[in-house]
Amino acid sequence: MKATAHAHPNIALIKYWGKRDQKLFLPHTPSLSMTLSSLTAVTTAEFSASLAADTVMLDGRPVEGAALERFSAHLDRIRALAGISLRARVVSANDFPTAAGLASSAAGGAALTAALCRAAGLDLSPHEMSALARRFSGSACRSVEGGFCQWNRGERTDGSDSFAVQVFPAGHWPELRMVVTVVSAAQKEVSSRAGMQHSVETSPFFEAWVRQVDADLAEALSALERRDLRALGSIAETNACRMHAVALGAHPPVLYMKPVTLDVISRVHALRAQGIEAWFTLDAGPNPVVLCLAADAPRVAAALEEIPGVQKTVTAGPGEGVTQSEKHLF
Ligand code: 2P0
Repeated sequence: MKATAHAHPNIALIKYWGKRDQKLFLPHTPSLSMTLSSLTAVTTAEFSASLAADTVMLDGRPVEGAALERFSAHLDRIRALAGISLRARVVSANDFPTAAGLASSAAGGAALTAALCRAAGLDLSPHEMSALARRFSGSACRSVEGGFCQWNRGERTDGSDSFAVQVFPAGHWPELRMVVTVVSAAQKEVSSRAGMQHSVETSPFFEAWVRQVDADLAEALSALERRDLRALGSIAETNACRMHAVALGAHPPVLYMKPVTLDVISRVHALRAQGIEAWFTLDAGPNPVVLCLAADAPRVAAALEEIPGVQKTVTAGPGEGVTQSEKHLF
């Protein structure tokens, strides 16, 4: 009853910001993302009669307290589905910084869910697995499949219709690149979870956000279908700024940007003025992600790495969803 799964982060082109159900992790709006081809979370999970309690190791450190309870709650969901009561050992490792706006919980949540399901002998469809991964972390539902995925808001109160579906496979646009620009690998002060809930509760702009997202999504899907980078980049940049405007409108405000974040954004604008199609998006953290084509990616990455305060860049194309591996971490 041991299994290992690999998953990659996804970066939203149309953001998820705000839950309508905090227990089931049901969003107020749909979202759209690209699953990356690099930056990998690996999770090995084993259910065993020899274990007295669930144990979780994340990047070499034991997970304890509230964080462990969150894992155990997810384990309970899988135990209930599989009809087992065995405790589990989970070991997970990321090859990129955790909780710094790089969607680590998405890759980790997808890898965790896939490894646990296999270890428990559950054979779920990708959509069922996506809905289950959503319960660990909303954005994890978008890393189950590769390419470009749309997380449907859903209408049902039980959440059974709120999962991500692949709208285009990775091969639809193999030349598209995201240049992940790391300006800080530190844990952020306000988690996405807390920031979005605070926005729902106190930002007067939240209602406008909910009214706007369907139109942003339609524009992004059309641009994606036509492989029109200018159109896609333009709506992705606008949608990210709208999300940050909602957070800045909260009371007290939630500010995820650092001065160097704005330096990167200015450089992206300067690159465009030079004729290079480069567009940014920004998650709930200080690290911008820049959309461009493969042919321009080395120039874009070099220009961003020149900026004081930029630690490194990682360039990724559209990647695959979760995969199983026989190479276990223990
Ligand atoms: C996104 N983010 O669409 C948005 C944009 C951050 C900014 O999904 O509470 O870690 O676990 O559902 O999934 C990050 O939120 O939050 C996120 P929970 P999650 O990528």
